Amino acid sequence: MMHRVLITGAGGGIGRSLRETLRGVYPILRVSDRVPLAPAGPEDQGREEVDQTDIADMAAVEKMVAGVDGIIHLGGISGENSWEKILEGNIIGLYNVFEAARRAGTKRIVMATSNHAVGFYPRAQTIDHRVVPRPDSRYGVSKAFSEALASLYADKHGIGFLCTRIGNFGTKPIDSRRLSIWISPRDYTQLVRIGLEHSEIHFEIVYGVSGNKRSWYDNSNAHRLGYKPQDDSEPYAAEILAREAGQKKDPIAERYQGGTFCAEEFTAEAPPP
Ligand code: 15L
Repeated sequence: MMHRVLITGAGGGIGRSLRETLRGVYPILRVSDRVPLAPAGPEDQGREEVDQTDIADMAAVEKMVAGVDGIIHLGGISGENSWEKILEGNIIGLYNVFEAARRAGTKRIVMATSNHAVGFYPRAQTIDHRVVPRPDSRYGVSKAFSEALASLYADKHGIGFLCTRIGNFGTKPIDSRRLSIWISPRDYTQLVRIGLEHSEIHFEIVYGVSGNKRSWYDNSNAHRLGYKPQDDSEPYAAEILAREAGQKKDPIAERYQGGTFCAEEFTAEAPPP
C-alpha cells in the first residue's frame, strides 16, 4: 500500500507534470528537488510535503526518504554533461537514494533511466528490455549504472524496481526522432503507477514510450505488466516530416537511436555496427 510517495527531481519537466497527475492518487505526495519548489497546494486536492535536498548529500537524503513507501526517482542530471557533474548527480546521488531507501525500508522505486542507456543500437533494429546496454554518452553510462544498481538492490535487498527507459517526455513529439520515442504525460503516469502499485515487481526494465507506430522498441515487458498506452505520435508525423524535409542531417545521429548524443564527441573512424 502506497501511503506516502516521494518524487525526486520534482522541479524538472517530468517531475512537475507527475506532481499534477499524481495529486490525490496517494494520500501523501512528498516532492523534492535541490532547487526550491512551489509550496504545497491546498490539502483538499491531496496532501503534499515539499522538501529541498541535494541528493549528493547522504545525511539530507536520509531525511528526504524517511517514512516513504515508494519513490519515483527523477533527480540527477538529465542529459549529457561533464564527468564531474554526472558522477555527483547520477552515480553518487543515485547510490545515496537507493542506499537511504534500503536503510529506511522503502519497498518500491520507479527509476527514470533513459533511451540513452541503449542509444548506440541502430534505428534499423528493434530492441527489447533484454538487450545489453550500448550507452551513447557519459549520461547514458550513468543510466546503465542505475539499472545495474537497481538490479543489485532488488536481488540483495528486496526493493522492487521498475526501470523506465524514457524516450522523450512531452505533450507532443518535437521532431522525427521523437516520433519513435515520444511518451505523453498520461502514458508516463500510467507506467509510474504500474511501477508503484503492481503486486509482483522485482526488477523490471520497460521502455517509457507511448504506443508509437514508429517505435524502435519491443515494449512487450511493459504490456505484460499491464501497460496500455493511450497515445501514438503518428498524428504528428506528416507535419514534422514535412518541416524536416531537405534539412541537412548528421549521418551518425541519424543512424542510431540516441541521435545527437551518439554524434557528439564522436571520433571513431567508422560507424559502429
Ligand atoms: C533523455 O534521456 C533526456 O533526459 C531528455 O532531455 C532528452 O534528451 C531525451 O533523452 C531524448 O533522447 O530525446
